[in-house]
Amino acid sequence: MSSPASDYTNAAIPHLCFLNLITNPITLVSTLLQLEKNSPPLPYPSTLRCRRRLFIDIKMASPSTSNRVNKLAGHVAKSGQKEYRYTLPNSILTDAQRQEYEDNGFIVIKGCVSEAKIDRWSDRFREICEKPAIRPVSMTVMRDIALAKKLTGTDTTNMNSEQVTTKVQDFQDEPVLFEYCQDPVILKYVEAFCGPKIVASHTMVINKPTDLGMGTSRHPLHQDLLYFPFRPADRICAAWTAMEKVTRENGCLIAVPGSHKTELLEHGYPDWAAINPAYVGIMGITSEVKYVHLEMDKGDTVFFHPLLWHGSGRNLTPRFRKAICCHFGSGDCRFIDVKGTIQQELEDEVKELSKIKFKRLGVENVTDEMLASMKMADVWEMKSRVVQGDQMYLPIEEEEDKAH
Ligand SMILES: O=C(O)CCC(=O)C(=O)O
Repeated sequence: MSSPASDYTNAAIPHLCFLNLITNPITLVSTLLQLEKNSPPLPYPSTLRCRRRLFIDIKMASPSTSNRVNKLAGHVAKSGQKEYRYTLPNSILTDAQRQEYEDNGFIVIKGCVSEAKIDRWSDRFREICEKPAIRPVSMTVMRDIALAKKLTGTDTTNMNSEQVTTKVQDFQDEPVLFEYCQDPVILKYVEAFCGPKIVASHTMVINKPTDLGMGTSRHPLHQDLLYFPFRPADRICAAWTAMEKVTRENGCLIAVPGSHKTELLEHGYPDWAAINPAYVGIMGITSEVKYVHLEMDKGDTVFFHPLLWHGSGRNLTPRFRKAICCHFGSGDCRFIDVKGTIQQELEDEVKELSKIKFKRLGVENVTDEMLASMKMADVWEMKSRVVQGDQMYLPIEEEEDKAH
């Protein structure tokens, strides 16, 4: 298979080769809801049950589960009203904005966060880089030492500096940065995609470095759902806020409008000459795709669906490019077991990383057996925090439960 589109600084040739609209679980949910609205209950022979797990999940579910699924599947309109799948009615989005998100899978809100708040979080980011002692143990700080040495021309680079740090991840236990995930305006928008019960699951400050000419500052087109062991996808959304002006020149986000309607696709490393470890992209894109550049001012925020194909281009400026980001999910989402799915490989990697993290945190007695039974959902449960309402994602549904 070939790799994702090669460079994001130039305009793309309009051609989507891989709009594979094979039915995904959410489409199944919607289809079933349509069927339930329009026809009497259907018989589901046991052979079909085996093959279409999600199908029977709903059919065999208790009335309370069915209600939940109805809510999660989106706003089912009364007759004569417009139907929406990806957005929910709340007071913040106009009909035109709802339609924009429905069609494109993202929406940019100008001036969503004040400059004063951004400056406060930028200052905190710098402090976190400079003072390891103030970092919560759960936080991950990613550095690029080779880059720092090249930029400063010295071997004695200060490891605790903003000039070395490319990402601060998992700031759920850091009160100042976490204000972003609790911000009332951000949450009001998130409510339009996730509903009133909101969980903050994945937090990052991205300090995109200058490209040294090899293209490693690029982030290939990918779908964030790859990382998430909870569903449904339509009730998950990202908020990504520019902490300074972001342009094509410093590697703004790129997105493929409408690509949120695809299923979760296979990811891998691109066949670029130089790659950035851990930055995987969608495989099987055989030619350039039609993407747009999301140039934004400081405080502008893009909200996007977890299946949206997105990434970012090279940073061709001598300065870092900063953004703060959180992925949110509905408290009505449910954890899933990714074993046997396209996400299993990632689960195995997460387990390996967890071994290192447990060691670093001084957690003793973690046996190989315990690690083997660990699921991706366990890691995400630890990282996730309820930020509105009072409900964490529901646990993985056990096979026995499904049979009744
Ligand atoms: O900020 C960027 O450059 C891209 C971030 C992104 O897409 C991600 O971390 O998933």
